[in-house]
Amino acid sequence: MNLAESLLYAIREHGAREIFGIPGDFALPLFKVIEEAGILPFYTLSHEPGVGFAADAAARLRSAPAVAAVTYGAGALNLVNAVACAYAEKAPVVVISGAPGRGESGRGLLLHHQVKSLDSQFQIFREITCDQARLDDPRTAPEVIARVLHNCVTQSRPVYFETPRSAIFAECAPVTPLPPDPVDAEAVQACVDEVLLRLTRASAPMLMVGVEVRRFGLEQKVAQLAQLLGAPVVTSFLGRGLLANSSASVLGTYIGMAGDPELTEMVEQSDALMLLGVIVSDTNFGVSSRRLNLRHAIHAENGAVSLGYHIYPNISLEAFVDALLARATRVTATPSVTHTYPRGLLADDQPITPTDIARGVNDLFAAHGRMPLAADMGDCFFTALEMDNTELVAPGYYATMGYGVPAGLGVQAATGRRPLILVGDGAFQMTGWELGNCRRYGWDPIVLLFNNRSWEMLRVFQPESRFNDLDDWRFAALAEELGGIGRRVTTRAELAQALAHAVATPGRFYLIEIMLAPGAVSTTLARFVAGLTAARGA
Ligand code: S1T
Ligand code: MG
Repeated sequence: MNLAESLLYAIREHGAREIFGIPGDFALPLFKVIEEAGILPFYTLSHEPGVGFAADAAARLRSAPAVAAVTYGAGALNLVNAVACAYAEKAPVVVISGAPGRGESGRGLLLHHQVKSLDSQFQIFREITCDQARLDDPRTAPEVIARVLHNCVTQSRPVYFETPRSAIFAECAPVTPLPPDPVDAEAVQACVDEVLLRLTRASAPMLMVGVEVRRFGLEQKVAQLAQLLGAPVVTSFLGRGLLANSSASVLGTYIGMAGDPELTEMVEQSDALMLLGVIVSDTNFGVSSRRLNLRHAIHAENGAVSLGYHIYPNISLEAFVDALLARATRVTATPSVTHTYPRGLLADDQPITPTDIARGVNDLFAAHGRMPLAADMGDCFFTALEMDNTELVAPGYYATMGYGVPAGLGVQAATGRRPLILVGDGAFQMTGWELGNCRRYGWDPIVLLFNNRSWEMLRVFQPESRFNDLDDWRFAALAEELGGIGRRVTTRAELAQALAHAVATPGRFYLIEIMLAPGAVSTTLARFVAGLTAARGA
């Protein structure tokens, strides 16, 4: 087999099931092998940010690697923001970039796509991936590929392969995956001894689950653990959607002052808050109504467990959860607090608010079953928190725009399920046009476009700035030309009717352009901004 085939078989063996990409001359040999070997399903999109976001979302949904394949220079550097998002939010994206072949720079000419040096791109990706390799020698490639993919999976972070086009067809041995990292059983038991003592002695223990619980495929185990402990469970802001398909009764999402006051009180009053796989960031904790003293929390993330001033290094989240599961007993009575989500969209001639959209979606989920959700950054993401707890992919921490539409396509490619996409008009201007690729792959997302003709999330922070005003692009009118169906709605009755028609019309993407009343923002965003402003003021 050749080097590219050896790489692709190894990536598939590490759990990848799809490749998203855009070729270029330095990557033509690589893409030839991708297409002709058929080792993994392969989807081309229209712009590399979309390639990266689609791969990120597929990786998150399947808790396994997904591939973003690009050309050298213009392609790979276009991908940087999406890979940075994957790194920040721990999505195991495998980047493969074509590159100039051996000796191509030997003629003393600067190569097209070259930046400062031929090594510049490699250095840039060193900053946004957990491991990197240039595959220019088939003799060492199998061992190097095994190391990089092992790190991708065990750290759940993106990795980078640079494949010079001169090496692609070189004969290459298959890759032997590395064995799992060893677990120090004694250290794990000592850690669990101390954690169970803390939980048992606590009067109000509580679990908060974060993205690592999904990234390492631990949702069912964590749901079991919560039931055994009897401890109430919330998700972090970024962990929204976790445990949605498990037996655990999730009370809701912790967003401090921006969230449900009763739930916020429970979390911030807990004398043994156990954070499982939670990224300690300003979006997760920046709006705490009290300064959550994380020093008193039990925190298992990044392969270590810390409680108080004790740190147990080199304990994977999986090893910790397994050991806890083996010894957990009931430590408290699960409280009756259950979060109810707004329902009952009034089909009248009133203008539409973001909470009306949440009501309409919750009615849709109740009638037809929950759908996987892909949300962009903007008020649509905050509105998602008012929707029933369902699988959600969204850049809740890295907070980049442009994620929603390509991520929804990645969700459908990875799962075959029809996704619901939430996107603002500003973000749609960036990557919404990837919808034009739905027809050839048979994808049929329902897209709710929050059109407030504004960068509204910025306006709520700085109302005096007119640069937040956007033009009305009348997006729905373009849907038919792109192969989909478009509806522009201005009243709640029109929204209800369009949602019902969208669900009843599979097979094509269905874009509902929702004209929001000027200045209308979700309750959650309004409280989030107030909370962050107060916290910054403090
Ligand atoms: N560019 C990119 C790629 N990501 C960003 N997050 C930003 C810029 C800054 C930014 C936001 S929110 C926002 C911008 C420009 C406005 C979003 O507008 P739209 O999609 O229409 O949604 P809504 O009107 O609901 O706000 C965050 C704070 O950094
Ligand atoms: Mg907007």
